[in-house]
Amino acid sequence: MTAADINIECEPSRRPPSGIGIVHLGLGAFHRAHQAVYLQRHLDRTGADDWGICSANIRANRTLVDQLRDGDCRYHVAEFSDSEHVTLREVTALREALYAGPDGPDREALLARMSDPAVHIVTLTVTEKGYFLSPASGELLTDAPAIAHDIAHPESPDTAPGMLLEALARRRSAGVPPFTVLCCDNMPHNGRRTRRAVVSLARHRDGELAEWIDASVAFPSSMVDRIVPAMTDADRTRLAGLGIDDPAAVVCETFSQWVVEDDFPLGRPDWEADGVEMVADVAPFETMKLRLLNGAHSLLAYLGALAGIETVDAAVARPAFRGLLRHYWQQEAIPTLSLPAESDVAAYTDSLLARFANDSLRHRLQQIAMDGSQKLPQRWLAGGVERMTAGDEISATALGVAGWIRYTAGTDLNGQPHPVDDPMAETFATLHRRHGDDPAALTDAFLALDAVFPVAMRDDRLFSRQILAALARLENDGVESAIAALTLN
Ligand code: NAI
Ligand code: CS2
Repeated sequence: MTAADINIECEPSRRPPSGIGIVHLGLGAFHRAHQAVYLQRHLDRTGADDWGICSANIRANRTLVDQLRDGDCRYHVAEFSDSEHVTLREVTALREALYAGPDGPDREALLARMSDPAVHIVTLTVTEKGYFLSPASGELLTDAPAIAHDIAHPESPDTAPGMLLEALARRRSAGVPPFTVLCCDNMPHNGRRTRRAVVSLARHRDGELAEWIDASVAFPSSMVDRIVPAMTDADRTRLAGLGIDDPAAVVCETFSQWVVEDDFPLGRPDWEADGVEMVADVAPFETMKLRLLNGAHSLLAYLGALAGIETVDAAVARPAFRGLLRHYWQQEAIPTLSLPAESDVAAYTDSLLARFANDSLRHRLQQIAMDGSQKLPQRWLAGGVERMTAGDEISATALGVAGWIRYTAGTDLNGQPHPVDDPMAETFATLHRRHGDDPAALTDAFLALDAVFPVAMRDDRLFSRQILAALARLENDGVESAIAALTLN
């Protein structure tokens, strides 16, 4: 890569005073490469200082908070269009970084910041599991230890719903209007789900408070899209070679999209001028993205990992995997979408394959495979039930489920171990111990997980037979033969 291929969009000198109008929960890679970049665009365009961000972690990632504090909350984003072209951007939109975990010093500082009348918006990227909602039913998991803690100690919460609830309670007591809650996690109707988590938790505290929140607080939904892999040492070495020695830097693709329901009673940045699409209803955008992009990602994650493949680009370099994605899109996912007539879904899926093929991202399948119990309901299963109910077979989804079940055993098809990073990992391990030598019983036991699978899927004998047959093909013939058998049907 020559200097000519590197586009520097840093403005290290200009930094307006520290106006904080937004608090973010979940200071991770995606927040730094997505929401904060849009706020940086706003800052660069307007110089306005009232939409600076206080970003916080309430569990894990304390080191990152310290690193950002040491660097005046500045960091770099390296946007790779391919392995030869990168745009380096310095982000100064973060004004404060806090660690408010149970073992951290900043819980009260975070709650005070969230209660500040100048804060008008709270955004979140705490992962799908951070809301403590059943993936299948959407009910609050009140038996989760962290939620039980927040019910018992509402003034010193550990969870994202608990933080939102305590801050809203303080604002209500002080006569301060509530902030808008904008979820930026990969969930369908993510605003409604966040509302449900907070109001359900509030009902365990004070019924009137719960009603006030339900009536007074805006929880718009948003669809977010930018591929932001977890940073690796190889990434840091690569950035150092470009002159970026920044422990808080992130790497991502150039593509970025943010579609937001326009419901901000206390106001918002004029995001339209910064490339954000403000809409009345985000549902069509999010369903398409969750089922086409994320559904494909999860197929690659489990089946690619079983085949010993490490990254997304390496998987789509194989014709069998590209054929699987096209089969899944055309036969099973696209028919479930209600798209405007002018939509060019073929161009969209072509663009997904091009994005997945970006070998400069080195997007690890293991990262995508994480938290499958929280992801698969919206990525495969909701659409799958629709197709099943319509009498259509979903053999690609069945192959994906078989791949996921096999993946949760903790080894690939060559016996190489991998971590099973999922809130339900212990449950999966128990099912494999109990039924590992009986694939039919194992399949039924997984389908009986009502936190993950809809009842219609559990009871559908064709679907369970398809999963069983796919499991056998995976073990006996390998992944690419199992895919070939699928597309030959
Ligand atoms: P990350 O691992 O870098 O950051 C996740 C953050 O969530 C961490 O700061 C962690 O402290 C926090 N967290 C994890 N579990 C939590 C819990 N139970 N309660 C509270 N906080 C918790 O991951 P990254 O890449 O930032 O992704 C985060 C979320 O952003 C994803 O789960 C997804 O919903 C969304 N997203 C990610 C994209 C990506 O390509 N990385 C793209 C689109 C959406
Ligand atoms: C990925 C997503 O890790 C995963 O589950 O499928 O983070 C994906 O990179 C983003 O949704 C892309 O916008």
